[in-house]
Amino acid sequence: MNAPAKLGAYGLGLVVIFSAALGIGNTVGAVGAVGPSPAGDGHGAHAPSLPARPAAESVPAGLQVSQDGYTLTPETTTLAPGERTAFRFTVTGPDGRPVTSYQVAHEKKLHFIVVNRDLGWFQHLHPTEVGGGVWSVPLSLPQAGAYRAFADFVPEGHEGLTLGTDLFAPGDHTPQPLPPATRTAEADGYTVELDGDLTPGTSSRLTLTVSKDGAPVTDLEPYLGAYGHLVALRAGDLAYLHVHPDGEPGDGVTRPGPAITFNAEVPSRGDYRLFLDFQHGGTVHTAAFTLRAVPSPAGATPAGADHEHSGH
Ligand SMILES: [Cu+2]
Repeated sequence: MNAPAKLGAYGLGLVVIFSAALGIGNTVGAVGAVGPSPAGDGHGAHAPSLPARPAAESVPAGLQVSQDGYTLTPETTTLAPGERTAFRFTVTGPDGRPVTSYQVAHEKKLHFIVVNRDLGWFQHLHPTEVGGGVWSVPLSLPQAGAYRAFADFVPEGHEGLTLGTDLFAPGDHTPQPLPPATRTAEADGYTVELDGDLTPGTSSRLTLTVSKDGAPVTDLEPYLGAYGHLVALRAGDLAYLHVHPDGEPGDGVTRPGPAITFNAEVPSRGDYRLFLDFQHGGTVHTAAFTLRAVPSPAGATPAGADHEHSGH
């Protein structure tokens, strides 16, 4: 397996999704060159006479339950709080039938993210296929409230999609404010420092540095083909940004910590909640941050210009 090629293909999918979804083209040189061709993926068959939508009107990922003919269909959207349930769902395709062919991305055919709507709780799960296009995953919503579930997948013959649906746990619920912006997060005894800024409309370099008991962690373990996975959700509507590290284990350049570098691009100013998954000691840990995206001052140096390793 050619790791750079694999990464490139994978990164391509994400960048394309991201650019298409957020309407931000031309940010990375490769995007324009490798984007889907106008007739390449079946869009033309559905809407041959429609001109391409202006990018500015595109919708960020995760806000829709149905997109491009693909629909996320949960068996139920109400789960008793604190009770572990076999949560089942399908993704139906343009032909109305459950999708059974997926491309593997980050070692899985489908990534399933669940958060509560006030962004204080997060889970990254991997459902299993139980036949006929049905996915099942043990799920427990910890307390009463409103939740958002995202299915992040690449159907065969299509670019990647992230569909979202609301889930509900009945009962009394006191909404919590967004946790305040912070550059340091604790997770299971680990400390993660966040460096870098989110600048709307441009690729922003974020570096997350993991330490434990004051010592840098230099033996992070690969998790789903990377040393870290970062999910960013926009406060207010939970627009979904699945960003990925710059480099991957085994590429000869990327070190197993303490720093994990990501390229992220956000569509607008405002607050984002970032969830970092990393693996160490055989266990996956999650560190969460709130970060505010602010436009950069005119004439500022592009972020990351002086870094040693550039994936693009
Ligand atoms: Cu996943």
